[in-house]
Amino acid sequence: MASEALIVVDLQNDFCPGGALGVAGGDEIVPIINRLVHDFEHVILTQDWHPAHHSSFASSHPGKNPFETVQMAYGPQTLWPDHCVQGTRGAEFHPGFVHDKAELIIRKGFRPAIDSYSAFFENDHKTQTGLAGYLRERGIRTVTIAGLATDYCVAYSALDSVGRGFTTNIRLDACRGIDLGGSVATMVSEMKAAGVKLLDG
Ligand code: VGL
Ligand code: ZN
Repeated sequence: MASEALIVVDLQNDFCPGGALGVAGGDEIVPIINRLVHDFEHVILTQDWHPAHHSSFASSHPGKNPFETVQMAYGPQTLWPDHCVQGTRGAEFHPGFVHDKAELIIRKGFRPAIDSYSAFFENDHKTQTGLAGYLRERGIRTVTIAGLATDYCVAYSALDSVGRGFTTNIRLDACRGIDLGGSVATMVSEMKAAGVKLLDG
């Protein structure tokens, strides 16, 4: 599997139950992901990594509440509770996640004025993270994606991955979703339509 990589998306305290943007069952995937990390030769992580007062935080928009949508220069943006602030415990990986062998950590969402769900592009769909080039230079053509949250960072990463020409699998058993207004079902069907291979174990 030298030409394959596992990408573990945002397995951080703030996305686990008790965290600032806790995803139901988010911690249940930790042992499943630990097994995947063991099985793959190449492992890449993403880490949501916002400066304080990030523009994706509802607290930066007077009168707005978390989970409302605003128009940004680059299009609609869902507002979130303050989460994954650089250097805080909430931004650290889940303590049970065994990730020492990870070869690369892509941090995202660090530009104050733009959010970044995908491991490949920021939410303007133009600014690249460098991951596509990294994978190409290393001869990696197939990726398997798992982590949090199914309907945001995992789905956007998977859609951009197929869009950039990588053979893309997602392990749904190793993902959990935020599920705003049916967003898990919507994004799962979008991924399927785009040619992402949905695996369940
Ligand atoms: C995520 C919302 C905001 C995610 C990150 O990891 O899916 N969702 N920031
Ligand atoms: Zn975020």
